[in-house]
Amino acid sequence: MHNLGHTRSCFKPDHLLQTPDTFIRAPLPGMENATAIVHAGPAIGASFTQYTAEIAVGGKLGVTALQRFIYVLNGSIAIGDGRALAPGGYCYLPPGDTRSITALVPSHVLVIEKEYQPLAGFSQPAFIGGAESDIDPQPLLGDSDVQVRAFLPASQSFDFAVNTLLFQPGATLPMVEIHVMEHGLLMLNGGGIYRLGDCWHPLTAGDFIWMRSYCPQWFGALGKTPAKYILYKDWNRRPQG
Ligand code: UGY
Ligand code: MN
Repeated sequence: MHNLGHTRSCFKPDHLLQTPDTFIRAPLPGMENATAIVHAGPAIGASFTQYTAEIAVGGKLGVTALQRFIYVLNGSIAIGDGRALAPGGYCYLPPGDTRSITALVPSHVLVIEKEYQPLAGFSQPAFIGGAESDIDPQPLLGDSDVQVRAFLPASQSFDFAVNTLLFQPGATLPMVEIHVMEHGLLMLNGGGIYRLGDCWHPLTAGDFIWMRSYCPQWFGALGKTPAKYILYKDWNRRPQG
């Protein structure tokens, strides 16, 4: 049935909720047999770009001068001549890395791209890759019902962080956060209620959120299965703007 123009998607000055019914696909330069759903980028005032790439068998992402983080949502991709990444596999590519990113089967991958901000005394990070299941979870501020897995090392060489947060049913962020870092968030499993600014949004797997700096934010997991999201934030650098 036609939805009569209704959607949960919502674009406010301090946040974007983008639900799959509103996704538009278009190729990005360098892509072969692939298309992108751009979730966040300079057009909304973000200092990073986040998109979901949908890649056909043998399709490629193409190279970029920007640093890049990749997380496999489904399918399987080969990074250069190296190992294949299965769902939950991830890698960090430094600026200008020329490794090819090729789908071995039809695949969806989350991509974050950001201009690298050097920091005096620290060298540019090198390529890393691995599997999320090999990362030890940490409780969020002592709450073992919210488990955080950090993909990137703690080194100040990195100017951003990407983490997954896994909430047991009924678990919540411990406080309403208001902070200088901006976020890109993709809901991976389950759902709940996300407070963003003065809006309380129902949220489910597949939804994307961008939060501007200082956007008030809180999440509570609902339902009988755990809720999980993957979260970008700028990190380890002096505030800019
Ligand atoms: O790390 C964070 O800022 C995180 N706790 N924020 C969030 O989940 N909205
Ligand atoms: Mn936060």
